[in-house]
Amino acid sequence: MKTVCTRLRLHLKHRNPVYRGIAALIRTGRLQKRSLNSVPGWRNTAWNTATLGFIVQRTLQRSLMMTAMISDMYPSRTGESATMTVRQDPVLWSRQAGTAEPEGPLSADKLDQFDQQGFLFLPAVFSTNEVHELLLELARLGEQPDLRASPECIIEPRSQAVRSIFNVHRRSQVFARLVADARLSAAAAQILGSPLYVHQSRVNFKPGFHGEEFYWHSDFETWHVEDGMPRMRAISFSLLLTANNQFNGPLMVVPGSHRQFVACVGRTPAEHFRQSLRKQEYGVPDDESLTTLITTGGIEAPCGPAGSLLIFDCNLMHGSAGNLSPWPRSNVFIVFNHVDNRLVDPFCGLPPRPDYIATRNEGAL
Ligand SMILES: O=C(O)CCC(=O)C(=O)O
Repeated sequence: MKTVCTRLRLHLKHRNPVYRGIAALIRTGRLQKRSLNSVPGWRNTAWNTATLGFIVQRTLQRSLMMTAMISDMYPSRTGESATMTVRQDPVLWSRQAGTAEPEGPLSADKLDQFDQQGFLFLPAVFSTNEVHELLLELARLGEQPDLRASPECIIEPRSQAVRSIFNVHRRSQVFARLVADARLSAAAAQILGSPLYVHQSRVNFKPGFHGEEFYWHSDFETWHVEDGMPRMRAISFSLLLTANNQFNGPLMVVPGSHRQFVACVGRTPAEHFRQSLRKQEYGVPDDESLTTLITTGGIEAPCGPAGSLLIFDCNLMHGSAGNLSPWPRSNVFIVFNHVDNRLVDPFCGLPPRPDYIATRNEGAL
């Protein structure tokens, strides 16, 4: 692959859209090195620009055909005004196939509740000892000298406090075991069907007095527009590593909001993630849609002891206020996605966000 890219670089300027289109095709595996090798003259040092032009043309044609095949079911940030439309995907994918529901920790009642509300709160699923082990591991990760400088570590916009650490399941064996734990993975399969893979993992910290807000949003809106997640077939598990109470900025959810898709205004700027993970400005729902959703469904802020689990649909409207209390609030988030819903090119037309935010190469569980 590297050789292919190097050769192309000799002929096309790095920021040329044609080159970038081809590089993306190579990266996503749609253009193979062997297909270039089969082109006459490819191995010839006097390889001429006309041959390359032919490849460019053919490749772009194929690329356009493939893009057209994956239609955008949930357009957002297209420059149009905000709209609210009904979700086109099931919530309980496992019930679609007409086969027996996969066995797992969630009862049929709980699954019905998830279907209607878009979330489930299960108090004290993990023991004090288990949470203690995760907290110790987090402290160990926090002491790694390279962590703060790493792009996976997000710093609060108005202080030097750590806001989030991404990719914890790849950084640590303890968190790798957590994502495979049946209390999460089997429950996820009961909702989405299987096989699944881990799309993202992160820990959000809200230190006492300094932890800042996460404004209202649907994760799916961002994952669709900026990462190219085609359908609503992903789910988040938030495991409370400290008690969440009404004062330390617990996650707030809008019950039933997962059934509406709120298309947001504006257009995504390049490399938006550098700003948005600290404070989001695009992909933010408008006041009118939020008011409608909240007037209809209300707001809930599930609170409970460390070890409790909040499971929520990828399109559920949620957010949280800053932590004005002295009590820290830390939650780990694990996101599962179905293998049939793997990421394609981002629907905003920009290059994909980095793998630690939205992976394209994680194997199935
Ligand atoms: O940790 C929180 O309170 C909010 C998390 C969230 O919504 C996110 O990271 O997208």
